[in-house]
Amino acid sequence: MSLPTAETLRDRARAALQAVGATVELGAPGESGLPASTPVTGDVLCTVPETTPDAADAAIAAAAGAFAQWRITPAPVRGALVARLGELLVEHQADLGTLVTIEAGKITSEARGEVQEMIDVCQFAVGLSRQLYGRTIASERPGHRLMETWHPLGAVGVITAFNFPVAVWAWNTAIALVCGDTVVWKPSELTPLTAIACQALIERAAADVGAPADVSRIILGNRDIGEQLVDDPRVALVSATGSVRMGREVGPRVAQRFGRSLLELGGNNAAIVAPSADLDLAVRGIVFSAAGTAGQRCTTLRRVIAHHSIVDTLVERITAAYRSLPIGDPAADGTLVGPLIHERSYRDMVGALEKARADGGEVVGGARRDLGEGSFYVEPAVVRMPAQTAVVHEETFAPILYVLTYDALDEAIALNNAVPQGLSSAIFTTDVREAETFMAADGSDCGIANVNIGTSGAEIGGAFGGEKQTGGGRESGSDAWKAYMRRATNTVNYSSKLPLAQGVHFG
Ligand code: UN1
Repeated sequence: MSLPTAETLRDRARAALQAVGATVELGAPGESGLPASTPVTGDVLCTVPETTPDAADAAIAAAAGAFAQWRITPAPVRGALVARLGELLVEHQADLGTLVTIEAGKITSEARGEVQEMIDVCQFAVGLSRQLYGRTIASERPGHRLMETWHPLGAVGVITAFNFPVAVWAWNTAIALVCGDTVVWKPSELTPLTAIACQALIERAAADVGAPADVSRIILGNRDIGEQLVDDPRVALVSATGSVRMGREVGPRVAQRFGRSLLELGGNNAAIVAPSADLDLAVRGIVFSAAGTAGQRCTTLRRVIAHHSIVDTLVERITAAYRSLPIGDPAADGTLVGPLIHERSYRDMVGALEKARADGGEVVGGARRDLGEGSFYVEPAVVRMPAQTAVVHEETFAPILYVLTYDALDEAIALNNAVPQGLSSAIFTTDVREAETFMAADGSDCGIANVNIGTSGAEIGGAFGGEKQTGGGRESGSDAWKAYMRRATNTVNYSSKLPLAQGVHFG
């Protein structure tokens, strides 16, 4: 399969940016600014203006300033902004999808799916804008009422990773905006064009509904500018998606200034395949979760824990499916596996496979498909492991699926839980006892525990996130909005007496 040229990709990117109404000046490769590259060919396509520290400071000041007005705007009116953003996303789903494919290397269907996730969360947030409920609580005192009110928090700093360059911004921004917060976004330095496109759309949405333009800003740059956002006391909440290493820095730095953080870090997701499993379904679920997005989701399936009675058949069927996966140009019809993001990812994959072999792993697949010097396309790998060794405990952001075996379910659950990360997990079984055990208190310790579907591809309606080194944060649906607001407990005395709580007498 041949790849498009850098010129073609540049033209496509330019056309998509133009279609969404982005007015950014793109520099030629090598000119000053932040390089915008593509994993499709490995080329730098253009440069974009990099945000200076002063400009980042001004962006944070603007978002913090806009908060004063935004927080007193009625929530359903705030919802109108997010509704408009959702409409624009519907209109520009293909344009944004094109940019996601170019910058993150996702196949067209997954790139559009990511934009669909944005549309879905906008719709969720619009509904939420009329449902920011507090509770009323029975008071122990006569003539008193207790209630909770939820208030906007402030400017929210959003830090996102290359692999979901647009959806994770939308999860945070749609919810934060209806909650009355304003947003400053630091996208991955690997995906500035998608961020510029999102910014153009939110600015258009704001202009269309008469919302302040500064409710959502972006800052483009490297680590330094991310640190500036993390350390700025005007940023009330830092919602950061990325590696455990990044989270280990962000969490304590934000805590140091008593800011809040919401961390969505690495995963090391497993699927248990029980003897009763519907293997057709299991194989499909496993292949999508393990090989989809070239293994570059935080929810990617990295471990299969198969019952010894079905492991041989299962591995045979997965490797057969892997052999038929079309690998190559992510924009081409029929491609299912696009490129790794960069050479470092490929080196990490090679290094992990070497370690796995040294530990007695039997590797099938994993070879590089040489489609061009600067790009890194790989065959997804399946690795039968004699034990869950150190390399299996690591999250390698590439399509490596380790296969382990078990005899009794508690052993499988122990293996599932034995890694330091706790994002997603699944069990394939038709036995209701096994399914329920997996989801019980002593079952999977992950934030996501699925039955008969893979570990990836969560809907936005649920809270998304995980435990342990995954960071504990929850984003997107359910009541994840509470992380974006502050709670006040109000005690109202509507009597003419002043009884004290706990029966205290004072004078
Ligand atoms: C991520 O990889 O950071 O559940 C997010 C999923 C997607 C989100 C993944 N809805 O796979």
